[in-house]
Amino acid sequence: MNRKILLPALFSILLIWFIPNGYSQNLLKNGSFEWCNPPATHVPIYNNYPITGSYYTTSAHLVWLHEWKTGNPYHGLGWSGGVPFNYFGYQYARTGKAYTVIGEYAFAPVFWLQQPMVSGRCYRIRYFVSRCDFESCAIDALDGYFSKDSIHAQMIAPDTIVPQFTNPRGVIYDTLGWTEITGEYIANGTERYFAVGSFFGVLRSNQRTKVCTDSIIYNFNGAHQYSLSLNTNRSIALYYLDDVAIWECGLPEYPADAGPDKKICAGEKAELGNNIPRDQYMYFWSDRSWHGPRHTWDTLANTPKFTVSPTKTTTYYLWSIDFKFEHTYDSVTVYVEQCDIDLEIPNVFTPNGDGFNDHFMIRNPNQVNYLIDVYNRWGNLVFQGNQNYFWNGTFNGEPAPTGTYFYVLKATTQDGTYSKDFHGTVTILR
Ligand SMILES: [Ca+2]
Ligand SMILES: [Ca+2]
Repeated sequence: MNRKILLPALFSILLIWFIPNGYSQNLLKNGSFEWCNPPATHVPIYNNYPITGSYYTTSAHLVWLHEWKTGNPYHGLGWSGGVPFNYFGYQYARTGKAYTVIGEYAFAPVFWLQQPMVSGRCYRIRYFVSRCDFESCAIDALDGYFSKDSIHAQMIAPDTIVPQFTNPRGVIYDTLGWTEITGEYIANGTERYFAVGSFFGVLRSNQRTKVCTDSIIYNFNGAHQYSLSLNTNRSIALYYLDDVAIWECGLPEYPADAGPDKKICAGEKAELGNNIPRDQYMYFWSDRSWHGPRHTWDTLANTPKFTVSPTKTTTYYLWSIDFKFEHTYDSVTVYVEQCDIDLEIPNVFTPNGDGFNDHFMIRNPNQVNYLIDVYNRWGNLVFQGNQNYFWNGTFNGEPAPTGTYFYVLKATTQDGTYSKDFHGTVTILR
C-alpha cells in the first residue's frame, strides 16, 4: 500500500476544509491564491474538487499562476505560464503552489471580507511580495485598500482610490525571497472589501517611488537553465503576491507542536502532536524533513494529531501553516524498543535421521540472542546451544536415549534492553 499522499492533493483537501467553517480568523478567503476564480473558468487547482462561491469580487485582471500550469503555458491562462516559471520571472509560491501578480498596473485582487470589521478595533494586515525577475523596475507603492463597495481591479488605477494602508517598507527590490509587508489598521466598521495593489494612477504617479535599472540581473534560484529573449526596456514594476491575510490584533497563535519524544514497545502505537483542530490551520506529517528538496516532500497525515506504529526508532516531522500563512515546524522521535520475546519451543523432536524434525529447532521471530542448556533427568548437562546452534539429539557423540529432557533458556534482545527466561521439557522420540 502506498501510504504517501502527494502534497498537492493534500493542499486541495485542506483548502476545502478551512473554507466552510463559520468563524474565520483570516478575514480573507483564498488569500494564498490556491484556487482559481476567473468567473468563466471557475475551477479549483485540481478538477477533482469542485467548489462554489467566489473569493474575490472581481478577477478581471487577476493573473493567476499555479504549478499546475507549469510546462503547459498555453493552457488556460495562455501567456502567463505557471509556477515557478512564467512570463514575469521565476518564483516558487510562498505557500502552496499558486500566487498572483500585482504592480503599478494594479493587478489587484479584491477580496471579500468574510466578516465585517468592527469599528475601532485593531486589525493586522499582512501579505508577501517578491519582485518579478524579468521587470527592470521596483516601486514602493504596494498598498492595501479597504472599500465599502466593490471596486473593479483595473489595469490603470483611478486616482480616486487612495489606499488606507501603505507599505511601510519602501521600495522593494528582492527577487529571490518573499518580502513581508505588514502593519496595523484601525477599522471604521464600513469595510467590506480589501484590495492589494498599486493604486497610483497617472495623476498621482509622482507620489510613489519607482526605481529602474537599464539591465536586469537574472537569478533563478539555481535549479533551472533556460534562455529567454526579453525586451529589457519593459520598464514596469511587477510583483508576485502571495499569502494575504487580515486578522484581529492579538489573536493567539499556535505553532506546530509535535509533542514530546515517546518510547514504545515494538507493535505498540504512539499518538503524536499537541495540536487541536483549529479553523484555518493545516498540518503535514512526514518521516522526512520538510526542509529537504521539494521533490522529497510527501506527507503521511494531515491531522493535528497523528498515530504511528513504527517498527524501529523514527523521527516524525510536523509542518503547520496557520490562518495567516505562518509556517512553523517541529519534530518528535519515537523510540522503539523490543519489550517482549516470543520463542516457539517444541516439546518433542525425532532425531532419527529421516530429515524431518531431526533437531530441537526453536523458532525465533524476534531474532533475539539466547543460550540454552539441556539436562537429562539426572541433572546432567547434555547440550549447550544458542540461536544459531540446535541440538541434534546426541550426547557425547552417541544418540541420547529417548525420553524427557529439561531445558533452561535465557534470551536477550539484540540491543540488550530486555531479557526473558524460558524453561520446560522436550521429549526425544525415534
Ligand atoms: Ca499561494
Ligand atoms: Ca524570483
